[in-house]
Amino acid sequence: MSRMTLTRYLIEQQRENDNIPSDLRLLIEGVARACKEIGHHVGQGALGGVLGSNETENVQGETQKKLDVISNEIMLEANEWGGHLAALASEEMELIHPIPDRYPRGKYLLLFDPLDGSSNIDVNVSIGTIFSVLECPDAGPPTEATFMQAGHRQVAAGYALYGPQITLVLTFGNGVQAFTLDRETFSFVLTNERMQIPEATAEFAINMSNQRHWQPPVQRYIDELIAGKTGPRHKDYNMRWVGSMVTDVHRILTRGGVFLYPFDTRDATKPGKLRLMYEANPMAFLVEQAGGEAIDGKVRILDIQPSQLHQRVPVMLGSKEEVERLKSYHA
Ligand code: P6P
Repeated sequence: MSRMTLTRYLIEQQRENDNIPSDLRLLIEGVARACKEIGHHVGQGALGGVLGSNETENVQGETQKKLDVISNEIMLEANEWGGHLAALASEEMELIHPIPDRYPRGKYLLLFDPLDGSSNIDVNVSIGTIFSVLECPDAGPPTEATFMQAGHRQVAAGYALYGPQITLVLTFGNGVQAFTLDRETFSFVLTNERMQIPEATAEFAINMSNQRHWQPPVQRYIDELIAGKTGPRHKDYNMRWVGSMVTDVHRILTRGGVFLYPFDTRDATKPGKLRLMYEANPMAFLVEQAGGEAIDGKVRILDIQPSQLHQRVPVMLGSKEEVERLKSYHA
């Protein structure tokens, strides 16, 4: 097969499925360009003087890494002038970012975590950019309320993974496609036309250091995995925890598995660590499109009606058999 670049793929999908309006295609191409630039800075590391922290904090009260701020700026500068967006929202910005009056306003809303996995930046472990696209329902100036749409209303979602390869993974609701950056031509090339999550798995991802803070259903579920062949699951499980959601989810989309960042009792004001709008929702859309499931323990992530832009949610996603079992334990 001759090399299928991202642009050619999107144009041919538009012709065949009519599910990628040209405005949405141009938006996604702009996001892909921004991810290439972020990937360049991430790849520079210490040589680019971009490691380490700023003296600033984000709305989550987390110290911002220099690359967090740089990546956020790149996403804004690459997308605000295109004419496809009404507004943007980012983990790194407390308020929504309306499109400046000097640019034409479009019909989409772009939400993103510009650099997810920041604790891994300074130690050269894979990190990524996560993005989600919603439609802007009303013609008036967008407010935070405009963004309060359940995840099933996403029209596109994806992530870029800055690892040994730079990979872009996308869905428009018609399966999950993966593209790998050709570092010589600097274009994304289609490398997986339909990522699929096996229904069964023997691999789980969770931060075990929080075990004493989990609720009983998660305690029971993980205890049974660790019991392996001698326990009720009658098979041994392996564990992986990278600490970058993008990397853990990419592994699950590639070979299966189950990922949990559950509710824990450390801070009752935080029902989980991960954010609904620009981490859980885009990842849930991708996982479902690849044949997996994504819940907060009880309900489908994509059905949660948001109330705040930066709200957190417990996340359990991946191979269907495991997520179904987790749902039954929470029932
Ligand atoms: P912990 C990264 O900071 C992140 O938001 C996700 O990418 C990742 O899955 C999780 O937090 C890691 O959290 O508590 O294990 O450091």
